[in-house]
Amino acid sequence: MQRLTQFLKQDETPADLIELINLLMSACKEVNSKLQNGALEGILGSAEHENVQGEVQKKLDVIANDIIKLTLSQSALVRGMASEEEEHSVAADLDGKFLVTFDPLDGSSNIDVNVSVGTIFSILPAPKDATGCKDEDFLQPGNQQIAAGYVLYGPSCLLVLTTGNGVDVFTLGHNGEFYLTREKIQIPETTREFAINMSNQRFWDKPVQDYISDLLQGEDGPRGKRYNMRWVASMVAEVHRILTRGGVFLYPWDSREPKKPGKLRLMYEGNPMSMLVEQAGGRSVNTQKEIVDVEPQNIHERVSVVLGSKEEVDAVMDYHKNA
Ligand code: AHM
Ligand code: MG
Repeated sequence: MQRLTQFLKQDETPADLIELINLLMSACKEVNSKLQNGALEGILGSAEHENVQGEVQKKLDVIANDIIKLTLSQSALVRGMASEEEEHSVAADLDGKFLVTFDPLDGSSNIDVNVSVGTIFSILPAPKDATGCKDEDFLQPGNQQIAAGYVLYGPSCLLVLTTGNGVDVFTLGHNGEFYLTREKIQIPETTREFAINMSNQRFWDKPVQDYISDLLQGEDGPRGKRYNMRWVASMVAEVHRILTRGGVFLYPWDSREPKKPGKLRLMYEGNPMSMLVEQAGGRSVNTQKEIVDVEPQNIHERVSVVLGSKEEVDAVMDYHKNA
């Protein structure tokens, strides 16, 4: 079996990017080990303060953020970082050529119930003519990403990675090495599975209401087939299922917070997941256009997300066009 570094070299990934990915993985292995020890290390439960998003942080949100921040800040390759748990970007090496955005622990409402969570990351070029590290340096559309991926802390610890040449999956072995276990994965174009938080139904806009109501009618409805539903409430787990067997995931705008485009964040959730999905032959949109084409205005900007099997995402777009 091929090790991560060996595979990336053979895939012609530049040496500095390999070094950065390995560094990021050293931090994620530390997060994985904390998660595995769980209650034995006293790391479950709430940190009892809020992040910049107004969400109550879990202890592990803070711990994972600190581990990744400390690890990356020691690298001469990293100009700066933007994290879900930090109000502003954090400077690292002023000559660094990469910017990294990350959600240190996505799906953190699942930590205490021992369900899969993950770290999502995106690697962007640091602007060549900029001095220092400012929030504005990160405001690049997702189509500028050099690499993106997530580490899924589940029954196995997996790295799912793209450097713009397809999507590959690596499994963490007991010896602390990631090994290639699935290569150039492709999302099936059609599906009978959808994922949405149904409890928000009454807050959705009409095209989403109509689309889901048509799916629920199964073989007797306009879509002519019976659909199955899943909702893990960890985006990493939902995207991983879709990369494995297809499906469609929606976290659309809703009227609970009408001024926000959605719940999920563009820079460290929407964009990296969209790059992975597109690299695996799927589609990812905000119901108006491809998410990777959205010009960000703010590092913590929200985005409406519809991603997965191409035929199904196309259908959601049609419901919006015809509305
Ligand atoms: P988080 O980054 O604070 O964990 O929030 C993101 C998570 C996603 O992983 C998941 O898709 C969604 O929030 C679940 O939302 P809900 O609690 O509405 O089901
Ligand atoms: Mg998160």
